[in-house]
Amino acid sequence: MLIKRSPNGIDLPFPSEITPRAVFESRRAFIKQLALGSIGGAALLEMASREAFAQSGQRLPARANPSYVVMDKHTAYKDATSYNNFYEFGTDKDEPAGIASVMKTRPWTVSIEGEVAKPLTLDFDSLSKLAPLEERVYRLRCVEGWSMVIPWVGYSFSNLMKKVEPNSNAKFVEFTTLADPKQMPGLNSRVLKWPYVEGLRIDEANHPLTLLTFGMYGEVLPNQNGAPVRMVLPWKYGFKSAKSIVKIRFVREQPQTAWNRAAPREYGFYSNVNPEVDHPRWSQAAERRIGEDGLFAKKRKTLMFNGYSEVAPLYAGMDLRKFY
Ligand SMILES: Nc1nc2c(c(=O)[nH]1)N[C@H]1C(S)=C(S)[C@@H](COP(=O)(O)O)O[C@H]1N2
Ligand SMILES: [Mo]
Repeated sequence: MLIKRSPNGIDLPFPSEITPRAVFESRRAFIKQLALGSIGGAALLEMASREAFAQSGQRLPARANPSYVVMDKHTAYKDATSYNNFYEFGTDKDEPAGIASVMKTRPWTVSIEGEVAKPLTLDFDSLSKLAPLEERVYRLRCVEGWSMVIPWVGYSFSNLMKKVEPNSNAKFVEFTTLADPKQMPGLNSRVLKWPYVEGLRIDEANHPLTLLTFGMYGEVLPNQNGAPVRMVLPWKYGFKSAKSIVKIRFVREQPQTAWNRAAPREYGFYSNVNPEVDHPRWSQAAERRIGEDGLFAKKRKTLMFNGYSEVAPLYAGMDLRKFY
């Protein structure tokens, strides 16, 4: 197994088909702890059944919003929930579906703070009821070259912005996600600096497409897809869509994001889907649709902004090769 090292000593991420040794070992340690009972057989069982499993499959009603529906066939629920990137639970695609099932998602609070007139701390129920929930079918394109089509449930992030009233210093929004070593064996890996942080420019955050997301396929989010609340930014590479958010901060300066810190030449702050700008190690011109396009099938062309051309005005006059 070959792991390249970047100059700052952080493992160079992607393609994540490889399992970095540290992750592999931390997973073994975690499983051993489980077996030895130091995480606690009864406690774990209770945690699993009462806190985590109680949420899975719970219906989350929403009104379909036909303005935001792509016509592509929906990715099968099974594929969307078993092929995941969620490095806090390991770098293999099939790991989050198993290991994330014990993540405790209730109670859950999200604090919204920084350059706002009205900071808020909300639990899941109040946050998910802040605006009417909509179902929107979005394409999501991973930077690794695969894509999915998922019916998400959420509301435009702009609704939340209206409630907290960002002031004139607020130029960016920073999203911080859960980093709990007791629940997340992937945190033992140095593949990223934890917690996972993402960011948007304030006008990107305010764009109607930007979805604060609580569910998919008519149900609350499965843990491996970012329960209980995540972002979905369909015109950006998937890693911009942070999962399991605990803090939203309105800030003056462009946030330091996890992927940008780990490999700045490979993952820019903007990371808009752009078939004309290659990743330094592979082309971004085409993609494979999970569950549909077999490994050897002809790939489909990746579209500028993943087909969401309505966001183009956000970047008018910007050199998108420079601001990748
Ligand atoms: N906290 C956190 N959020 C994350 C990630 C992660 O590793 N940790 N992976 C990202 C990447 S690379 C992708 S492609 C999407 C995948 O979302 P999905 O599993 O729901 O398809 O989640 C993004 N959000
Ligand atoms: Mo991704």
